[in-house]
Amino acid sequence: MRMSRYFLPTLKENPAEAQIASHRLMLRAGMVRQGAAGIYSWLPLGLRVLKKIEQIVREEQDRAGALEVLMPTIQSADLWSESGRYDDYGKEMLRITDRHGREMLYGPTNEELITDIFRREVKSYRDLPKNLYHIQWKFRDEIRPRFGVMRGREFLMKDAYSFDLTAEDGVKSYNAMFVAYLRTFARMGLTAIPMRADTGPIGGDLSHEFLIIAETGESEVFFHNKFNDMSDNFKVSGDHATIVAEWTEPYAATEEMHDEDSCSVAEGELVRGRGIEVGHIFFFGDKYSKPLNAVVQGPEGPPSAVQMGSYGIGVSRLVGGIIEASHDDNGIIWPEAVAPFKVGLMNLGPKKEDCVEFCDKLYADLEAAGVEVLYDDRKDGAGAKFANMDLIGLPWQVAVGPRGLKNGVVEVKNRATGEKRELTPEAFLAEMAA
Ligand code: 5CA
Repeated sequence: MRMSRYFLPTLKENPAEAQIASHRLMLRAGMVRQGAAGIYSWLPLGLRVLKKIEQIVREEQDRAGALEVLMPTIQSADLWSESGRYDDYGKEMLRITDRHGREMLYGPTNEELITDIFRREVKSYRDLPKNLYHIQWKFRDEIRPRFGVMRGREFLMKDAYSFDLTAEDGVKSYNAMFVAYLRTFARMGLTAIPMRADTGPIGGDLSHEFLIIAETGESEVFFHNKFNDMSDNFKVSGDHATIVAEWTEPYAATEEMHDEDSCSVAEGELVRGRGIEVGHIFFFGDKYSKPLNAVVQGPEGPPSAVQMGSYGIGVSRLVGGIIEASHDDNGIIWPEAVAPFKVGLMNLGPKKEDCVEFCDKLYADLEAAGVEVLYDDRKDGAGAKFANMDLIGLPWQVAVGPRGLKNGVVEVKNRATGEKRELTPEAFLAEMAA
């Protein structure tokens, strides 16, 4: 992509409304713009990151055997009355009346709707287990939307729902999602610590939140310092129950669950910090299947209500979360797996014909090799180009100037380490295409 044709409205100054780094940087890097409180438009650069995160989430859900569907954003209130949550949900639910006076709502989550789909089609234990997920916008009329996409009112969530015959099988489905979450976050370059959690309006008694540690996190967290090296010896293969046992053995709790008196971790080993909740999983048995009458015929005996769990990932929140975990004073530092482009190519001699020719060729070669590259072909000065590239945080920067051109080399910078090297364009191309 040529910057001269792109839509990248970067800002030099820090926007006054942004209190935390990720919000500031997302606005400054031209990734999002606010439409109304807690409601954002995603501009091209931001959307590329959102899509990359979404795709990693999708691949790990698929790998775990979940099946993708797409449910609507608008739901009928009837199902919520059936489950009993229509009144319970309170002001967080955005309620809408259609032209016929029917009560509708913008979905804050999808337990009811998915249970309705399931109960109409599945009647026998032979069709179990099933896990259905979608990646769809949600709306919660948060009392205090803040920190940009971290606590929005409209936000993108992956939510999966598992259906099993017995509670024992239900826990197996829960464990499979637990492991899928560890893999998902690790692929994004994040260490997310699973913590026993409160179940809130979703319900049930088995639940874990996945939190990434960041000073700006909204939750206070307490965890054993074993987690500091566990992420290095990250184990995600083998038996799910064993992996879950290993990851849940060391103490880890959010503020709501932490209890000074019952916490047996020695003072020197307990880490107090702040965390960002990027995922939350629940096993709630028949909480929805019973009132909604989602029953299946078992191998023997009468039909029984299916055992369910639900599994959420904050896809849009992750964009902010990753920036909180990975930035410096100059801007964002994207982990390669979620970077909007892998390479930022800068022409430092945009008024010199040979330099333009050279850069155009390198750009074409990179594209032909399948490397995602953003090419700053504009007439701006070198200082502005470097500052801009640091701000938007692409993993590899390559600068081509008249001096390098004379020696047949380009200057390559690794955004994360700051390391600079001079390479021939061929060597650079081979390295990027590898
Ligand atoms: N139905 C369940 C699981 S599918 C559910 O809704 N769980 S949740 O309420 O915990 O939300 C799942 C994830 O969505 C959270 O872990 C968080 O990462 C994200 N999320 C929740 N509220 C917001 C919000 N206001 N803005 C951005 N992300 C949010």
